Amino acid sequence: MPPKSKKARTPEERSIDPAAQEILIWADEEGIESAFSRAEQMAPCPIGANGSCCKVCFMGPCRLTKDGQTGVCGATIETVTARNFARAVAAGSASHSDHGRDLAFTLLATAKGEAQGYQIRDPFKLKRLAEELGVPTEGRPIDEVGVDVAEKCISMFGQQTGELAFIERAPEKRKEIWRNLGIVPRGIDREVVDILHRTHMGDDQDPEHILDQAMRAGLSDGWGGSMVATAISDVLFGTPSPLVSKVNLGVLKDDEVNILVHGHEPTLSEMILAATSDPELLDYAEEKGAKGITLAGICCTSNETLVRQGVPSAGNFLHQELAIMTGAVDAMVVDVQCIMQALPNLAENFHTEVITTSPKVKITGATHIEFDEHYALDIAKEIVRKAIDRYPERGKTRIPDVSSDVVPGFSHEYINYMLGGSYRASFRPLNDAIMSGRIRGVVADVGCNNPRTTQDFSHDYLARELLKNDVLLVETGCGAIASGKYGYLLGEAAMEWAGPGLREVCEATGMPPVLHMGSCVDNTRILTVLTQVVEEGGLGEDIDEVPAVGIAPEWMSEKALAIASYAAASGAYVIMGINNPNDASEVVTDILSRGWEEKVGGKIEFVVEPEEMVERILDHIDKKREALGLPAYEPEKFGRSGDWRMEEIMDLTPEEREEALYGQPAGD
Ligand code: XCC
Ligand code: SF4
Repeated sequence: MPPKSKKARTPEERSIDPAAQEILIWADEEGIESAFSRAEQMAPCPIGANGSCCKVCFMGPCRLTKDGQTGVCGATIETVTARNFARAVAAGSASHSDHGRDLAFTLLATAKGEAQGYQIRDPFKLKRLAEELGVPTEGRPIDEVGVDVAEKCISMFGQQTGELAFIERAPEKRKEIWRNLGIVPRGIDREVVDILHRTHMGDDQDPEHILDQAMRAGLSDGWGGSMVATAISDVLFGTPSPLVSKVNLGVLKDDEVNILVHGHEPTLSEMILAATSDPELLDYAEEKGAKGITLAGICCTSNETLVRQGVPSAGNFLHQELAIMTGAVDAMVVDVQCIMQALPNLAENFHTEVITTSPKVKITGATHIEFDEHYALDIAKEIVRKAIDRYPERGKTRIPDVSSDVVPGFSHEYINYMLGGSYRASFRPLNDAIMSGRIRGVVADVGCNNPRTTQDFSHDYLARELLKNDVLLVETGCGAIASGKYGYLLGEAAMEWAGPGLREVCEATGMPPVLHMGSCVDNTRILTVLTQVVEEGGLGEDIDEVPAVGIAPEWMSEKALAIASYAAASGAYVIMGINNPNDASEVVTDILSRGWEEKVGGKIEFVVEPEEMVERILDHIDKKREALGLPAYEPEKFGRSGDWRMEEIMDLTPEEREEALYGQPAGD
């Protein structure tokens, strides 16, 4: 057994998830390491942690640790910190956007009939996209439209001048702010390259100016690459609407072949899903002694297949190693992003085959089966067959008996429909509920797990506190999976956790008080919701006027900083947990908060303690309510409908229902 670090934490300090605790106790006994134990052994580098390490040229690297110290070139701590932040935003934007690019090429191949197994599943969304992008649809076959839309999307990446097309989706006032500041993205790739250029040795050395470009690159992600990813994923795999599924390690099956898909893209995982119901492969599994084939996911590939097909999720980021440790995973199939290099080594203790599939991602020790959309189904079948071959090699399994029911799948299209019902589909009911104070405000809880803090603790704590305060939550990524584990993604959760006003709204619509909107690229759905809320009227003329906050309490990836940047540039107040990566520079920390708030109405702050996050969130929401002239939040006013039953509401005429629920008759 390896020597234990003095700082080894208890299972409860490592994770609040009972499934994780159970596996971690076993792993400690066996001397098997994980990100949890490695984080204890590896203290974060203090110079990197606060942004004061510069390694952009080889006169350095320079570590600026003393007051007033500069690098060999004379670079100040402000410049170094701003450059580090901007480079992280560039990497994050590049990753999201490149994912979008690959989907655009998949749509192109599909529309040309060259992508095996794929089809256009949401032709209506494709048509709406076509109209938006100026592609004629009248009398044209859907595939032809698909080719043109794909090409338009692909051209956004290499576009050099002008404005990205999806910028048009933003509120008028917002576009004016961006245009006046000169931060409207010209092309997706261009803004990322621009950051890499201007942060090279000897270029832009004005921290505020560097950070303006971070906003621009962030916007090219949020209103560009990620938006392309969401839109085309919906076109190819269907626009999500609520369905029932399960979350956590308990979704793995002792007597079936278990295949986990992990990473970010829906492209291959959708084909693997199709292959798992192939009768030939099911027979083959039976031959090998398995009762069937179970597919489950990790991270955002999981979110993609969960919100569209109801494929269960085995967990979020810090569950990737734990899943293998159950001994029940026959193959872990990964595509891109958030895949720990530890997986192949770890898998050697078990029978699990780790399979990399992206042309961009190879990991030493993993089997590489390169994905090619032209032969997608054949490749998916080959992978499933490999997993089945591993099944007889399984040793003892330890699947924690822990899983929760969830109802995910809230696209902005569905929210629009859900709140108004079919007779009045619009955001009016949501706006009215916020205006009346039934819903105090909206918080988007997104982002990762981070072993530097207790897994899921902050996600869970914030969800509970915010629901109690009648804050509606919208979630994506690993935060959404955390909410699933603790039961927040169910209609019943409103009865247990929500304050009186939010509970009324949830009861009336049957919606959960926490809405799972998809993967990390689907944060663009949240931008769309905010824009539609603005357009609906009554909550200001721009996103920064809406009583809303974005949080990523357990973030770890560069993509999280890209998301934070575009959300702030779009007008949102963003609070990040863990630690401030710009801590070495008060100036940079101030530019991102006070500076950006003056410029664009949104800002990024880093707050370590979840209690303080709650305070700042509620304070911000109440200030925004006041600025809009809305009534102050008074929970005592609501809750009379607390014992209404669904049937009684359904018996009312639409007008009576409207009156009862929203305090005003329909049609005004
Ligand atoms: Fe990765 Fe998207 Fe973070 Fe989860 S939340 S750890 S980025 S999978 Ni986006
Ligand atoms: Fe040092 Fe300047 Fe080179 Fe950075 S750019 S490593 S501060 S000399």
